[in-house]
Amino acid sequence: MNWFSQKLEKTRRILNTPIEDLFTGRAALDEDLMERLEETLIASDVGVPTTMHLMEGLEGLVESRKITDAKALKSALASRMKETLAPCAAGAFKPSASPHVIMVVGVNGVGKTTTIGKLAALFRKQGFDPLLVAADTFRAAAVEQLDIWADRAGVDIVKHIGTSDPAAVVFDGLEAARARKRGLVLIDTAGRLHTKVNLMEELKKVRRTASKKIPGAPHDTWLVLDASTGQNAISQAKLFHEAVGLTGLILTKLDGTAKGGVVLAICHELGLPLRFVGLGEQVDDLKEFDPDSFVDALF
Ligand SMILES: Nc1nc2c(ncn2[C@@H]2O[C@H](COP(=O)(O)OP(=O)(O)O)[C@@H](O)[C@H]2O)c(=O)[nH]1
Ligand SMILES: [Mg+2]
Repeated sequence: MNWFSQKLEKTRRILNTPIEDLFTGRAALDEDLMERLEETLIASDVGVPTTMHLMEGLEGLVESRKITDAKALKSALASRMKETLAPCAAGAFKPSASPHVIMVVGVNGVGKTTTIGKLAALFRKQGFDPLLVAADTFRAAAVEQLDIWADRAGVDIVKHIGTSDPAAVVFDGLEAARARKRGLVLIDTAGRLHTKVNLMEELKKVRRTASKKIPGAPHDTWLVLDASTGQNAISQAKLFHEAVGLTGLILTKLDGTAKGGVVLAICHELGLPLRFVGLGEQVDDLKEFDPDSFVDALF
């Protein structure tokens, strides 16, 4: 089993075991079996609308391929999943400006700061020289945490000591990016304020500050979602998309959760590019999202 499959072990198990069991004691695919497959998908956090979508295409495949065993059924399901995920593949990241500013948003604890650390290391390996901006000024610990990641990734960070205005840090961060001729800026933001309205207003203010300093910035706004929250991730994404306009998604904590099926729901229901998946707490535990290798790792 490869690294990716191992990381997805829990979701693999919750999907594969019931599908294999479907055929125990019977020789062919019947309606009852298809219904149980549907239930398995829904139970794996694929969600009702996306399960219906997968099943629709699957029925045709079952007929045309004359499927009568679990192996063939899994392979047909895998084809359907790849088709469903294909529109969400973002491909390799390419900056569209210099500096290209990426604002990273999401609720508290989903993995924003960790992901920025991993992204900084990855982008550095790819030859960019990212600058980190510590605009989660809500907690002092958040700045320290980003500082540690900056060290680990070997990149610069712009932070304020003892201020509570994220827009001011962003202003200074973009100023520094220009002065130091950096091609890429990653902005870490807060995920928790007293109310959702406050949080969204703060993020909008950060956006306005960025665009005043650098026209067109932020060029990307990526939402980080925690896979272990399952279907809840969908409603979070809708909320953030309405408020700040997202250009991409990052799904973290796919390791250690059985709710990996949510990837399909996220892609099918939101239609936003899924850029990266997080598969652990270490610097290398981040993978560009690729539907084919993801589905292959699942089965
Ligand atoms: N297992 C796992 N843990 C993660 C992943 N990404 C982040 N975490 C952990 O989730 C916790 C919250 O992460 P943090 O980056 O502080 O979240 P933030 O509040 O959104 O900035 C930390 O303990 C991280 O180590 C991931 O992909 N897999
Ligand atoms: Mg954070």
